[in-house]
Amino acid sequence: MVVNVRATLAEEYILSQTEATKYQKDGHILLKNVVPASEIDELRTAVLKAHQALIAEEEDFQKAFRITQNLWEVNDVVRAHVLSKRYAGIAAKLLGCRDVRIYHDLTFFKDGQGKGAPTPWHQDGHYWPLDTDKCVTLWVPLIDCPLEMGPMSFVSGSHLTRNAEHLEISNSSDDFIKELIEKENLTVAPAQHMNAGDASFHSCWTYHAAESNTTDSMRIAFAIAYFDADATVPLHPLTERRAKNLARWFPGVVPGGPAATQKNPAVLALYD
Ligand SMILES: O=C(O)CCC(=O)C(=O)O
Repeated sequence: MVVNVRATLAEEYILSQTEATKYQKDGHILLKNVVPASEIDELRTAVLKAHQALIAEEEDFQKAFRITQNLWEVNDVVRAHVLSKRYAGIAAKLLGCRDVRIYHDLTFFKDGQGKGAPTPWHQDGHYWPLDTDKCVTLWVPLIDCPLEMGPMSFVSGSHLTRNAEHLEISNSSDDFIKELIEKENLTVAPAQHMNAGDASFHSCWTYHAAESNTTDSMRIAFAIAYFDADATVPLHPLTERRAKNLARWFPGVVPGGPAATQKNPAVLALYD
C-alpha cells in the first residue's frame, strides 16, 4: 500500500503511562494537539473535499450529524492521516496491542444554528462486527470546538458494560442511558472545549453523547475507528446492522476468521 509519509505524521505522540492507564479505567481520554498544527488546514480542506466527493452516500443520523465514510479511499491527504504512524501509535498504546487496523473513517458534521440536533447517548459497539473489546475511535474537530458547538460527553467506566448494546443510536438509546446514569449514579465526564487538532479517544463500548451546535459554523469533525490488529470477526454477526457492516467493512472475510481485508490495513506494520 502506498502511503504518502509526512514527517510530522510519523513523529511519535508522547503518551504517558498515566494517560494510557486513565483511558483503560475510564474508556475515554482527551489529548491535546494530536493533529499537528501545521497539518490542520490542509486536512480540513481535504475532508471537506472528500465528503463532497462521497455526498451521494451521505447519511443523516437523527439530524444530529452528517456522515460520509472511508474518505481515506478517495483522498491522498486523508489517507496520509488515517494511515499515519502517529495516530495509530496512540491507539495501539491505549488499547494495549501490538498494532491496530482501520475499521473505517468518517465525518461527523453537525450543522450550526441549532440545525445539528443533540447526539443521543449510545454505544458504538451496537454496530461493530468484531470479536474484541479492543476498539477505539479518534474524534477530532478540525476547527475550534467550543461547548456551544457540541463536543462530546462520556460516561466514565461504561466501556466495561454492554448494557445498551441492543439499541441503535436513537431516542430509545438516549432515554435508556439517561435512566442508567440517574439510577446507577454513573459518572458523566462533561464535554470540554477542544481546539482544532485536539482529539478524544473513546472505546466502542463507552456511552457518549453531544449537545446541539448553536454556533453559526458547522462542527467539522473527523473520526478514525481502530481495532486490535489480531482481532477476528464473529461467526455470527447477531444483528442486521452488524451483518451489513461486516459485508461493507470486511469484504470477503471468513466468518470467525481474522478481521483483515484490504480495507483494514495494520497501520504500524506499514512502517516496518
Ligand atoms: O460527533 C458526534 O456528535 C458523535 C460522534 C460519535 O458518536 C462517535 O464518534 O462515535
